[in-house]
Amino acid sequence: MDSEALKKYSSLHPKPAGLTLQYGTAGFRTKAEQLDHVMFRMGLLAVLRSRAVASTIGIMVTASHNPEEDNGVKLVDPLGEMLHASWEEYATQLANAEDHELQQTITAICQKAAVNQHKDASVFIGRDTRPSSKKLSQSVIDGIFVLGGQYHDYGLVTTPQLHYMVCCQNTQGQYGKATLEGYYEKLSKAFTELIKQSSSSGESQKHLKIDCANGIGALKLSEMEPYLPKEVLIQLYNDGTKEKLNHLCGADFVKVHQKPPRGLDMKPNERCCSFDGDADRIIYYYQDATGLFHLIDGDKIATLISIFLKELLAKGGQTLKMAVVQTAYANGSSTRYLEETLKVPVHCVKTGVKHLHHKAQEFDIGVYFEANGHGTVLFSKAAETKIRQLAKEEKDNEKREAAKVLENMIDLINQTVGDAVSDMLVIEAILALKGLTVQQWDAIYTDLPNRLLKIQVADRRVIDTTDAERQAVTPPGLQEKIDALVKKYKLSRAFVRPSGTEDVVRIYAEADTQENADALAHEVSLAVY
Ligand code: 16G
Ligand code: ZN
Repeated sequence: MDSEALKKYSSLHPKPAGLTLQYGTAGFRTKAEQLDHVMFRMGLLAVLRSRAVASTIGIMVTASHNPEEDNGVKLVDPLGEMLHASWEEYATQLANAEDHELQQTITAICQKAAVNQHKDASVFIGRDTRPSSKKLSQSVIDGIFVLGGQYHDYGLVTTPQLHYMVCCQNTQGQYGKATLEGYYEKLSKAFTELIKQSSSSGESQKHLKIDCANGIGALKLSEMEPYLPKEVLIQLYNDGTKEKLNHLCGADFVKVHQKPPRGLDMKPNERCCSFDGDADRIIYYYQDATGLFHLIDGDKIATLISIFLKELLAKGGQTLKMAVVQTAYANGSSTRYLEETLKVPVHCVKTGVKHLHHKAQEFDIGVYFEANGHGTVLFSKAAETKIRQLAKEEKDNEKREAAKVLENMIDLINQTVGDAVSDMLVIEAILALKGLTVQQWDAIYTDLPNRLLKIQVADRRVIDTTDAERQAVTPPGLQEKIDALVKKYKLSRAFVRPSGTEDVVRIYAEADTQENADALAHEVSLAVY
């Protein structure tokens, strides 16, 4: 390591005095003006990580659904997964080291993680459309450069596109080509194959309105459109040319407020969806003839996909083990439908994509979705091999056809991380193949009324949870109080957890009526104070 160069470059990206930040659930995230030194240092860290695992590492500059003024950064591990937990700690140390401690912090990380400083390093960079992102990604590049790493800057990409590129690169093209073209071609080819087999539905069924949250999704969908077959007619709204990113629109806004985004003119019974700011989440919705808004969230997406996959497995006579992974936020009706009606095992894990992803890897087919619309499907290597083989060699026509559909699903799904573009195509293909309208999809089960609240407390860390965040272990007595409150209502459930992204405590409650869910959430919030 050239310590003079490090000194020189780090002085261009000084750490504001007294600022400490933490690598949280989704990397670092805060006001953009506080992040320059973090970007530089994550460039450094990406080089170290790349050397440690002898693979290409990804680094994405985005703050997802946060306001436009914010920004953030996260690292992507070799197969497109989130950065390994053991390195989150190093990321935090490096971000918080004082300028004069930088070199010794790097040395310490290299020792602890057995990093050979002489190895090659390769980093892929991507960024979202925030005004601050370009300059911040330049700071990332400074960090990579000073430690002698190679990099490829993909510029403006969705978060899942960057995850995809990293995976392609490290699997020597087995997962696909590490280019945007490669991504569009792979997905659109699989989609076209799938859609071919749908009986042509009415004109109105072909239309989908997409709220792009004034973010990167609009740009990338326009790039992809020429690759897509005519069977899906997408109309883009909130494309970022007029309004601010995520402002009164996007998947997070729609899910939290349970109302349509601004800037999308919705007619009764039209199928609509919203992406979030970096296009790794998707939420569907529609308005019925009476003007009532219907939200179709991640739980309903997981259910639709599970129904479809289960039918295909049955048709193909396959015994692959499928499971659904959810978090405590999953609506109770979805869990009940999956377990009792569909007879698919459901597992509940802690909030945060990495936890769901990790659990889903345990099955032949692991479907995971957070209620907020982040999710995907993972196929084990063995399952994938078997499906591809059957699609080629199976003698029985019906079984072979089922395997072919599954094979195309594998290619259409971005298995590295939840991907709004890929998920949207998966959903559109399933709706077309099953001949389902958005109303029919919505009616598969009825959500239990629920309420999400957030409250500010002196120190949110006094709340510690267990059982996938469904039980509070501290402060003493809190869980007993919650249990007593829950007992007062029918079909009720409630839990509290400290947020991993904001300085708040979140409260979730569901019950038989909206009034009761609201009352329960309120009462639980009083118990937390
Ligand atoms: C992050 C997570 C998301 C989770 C959310 C919860 C990733 C990539 N993103 O955005 O999965 O739902 O945090 O936020 O893991 P909270 O801890 O503030 O409730
Ligand atoms: Zn996002």
